[in-house]
Amino acid sequence: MFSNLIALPLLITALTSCLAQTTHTITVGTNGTKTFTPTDIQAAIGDVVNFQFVTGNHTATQSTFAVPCTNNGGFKSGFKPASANDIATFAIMVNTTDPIWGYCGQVGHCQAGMVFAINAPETGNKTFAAFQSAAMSVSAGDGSNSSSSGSGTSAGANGSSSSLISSAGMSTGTGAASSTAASAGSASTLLPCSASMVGALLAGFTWLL
Ligand SMILES: [Cu+2]
Repeated sequence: MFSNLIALPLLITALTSCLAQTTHTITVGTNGTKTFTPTDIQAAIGDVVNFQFVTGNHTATQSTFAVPCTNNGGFKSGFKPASANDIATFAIMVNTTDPIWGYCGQVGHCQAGMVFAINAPETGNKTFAAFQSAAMSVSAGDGSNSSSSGSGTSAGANGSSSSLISSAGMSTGTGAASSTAASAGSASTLLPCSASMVGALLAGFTWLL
């Protein structure tokens, strides 16, 4: 029974963090604009950020504050052509409290200010406004496109600040990845709140109690 004494707190911890998870939605291309809406969000570790591509052909690609319009090896959605009748999605899970910077890799969009930030400082030198300003000063064609055309399967491969959950199939407000996402094998950190995980946790409780 000793192992149960260890397992039970772990199960409680896992289930608690799972239930506390928040999904943040960032809409991409609202009304045909080159925008992320909202551009600047705060998210906790374990939260999901779900990009919803509603028009145009955009990407959500991770960069750095210093080099705003070039993929840093972190997540990239790949191009997501979308329309009102065919919304595309891409989700990441936040696994750091450090700022996460990103942009659209479509030609010229980053330079047009199509960038976003997660947990950007609200004051100081590295605010979202400063990031966007830096992006808009990047010369056109400076790595804005070639680095963002990947499939998105390399997310989180080298310790980047977020990990890919799913490039498709998530819808607004579900908060949990589908089993497809959890089994896709593309995530470096599997979503802890998948339906199957919850089921396993609950089964564990049942077994222990
Ligand atoms: Cu774009």
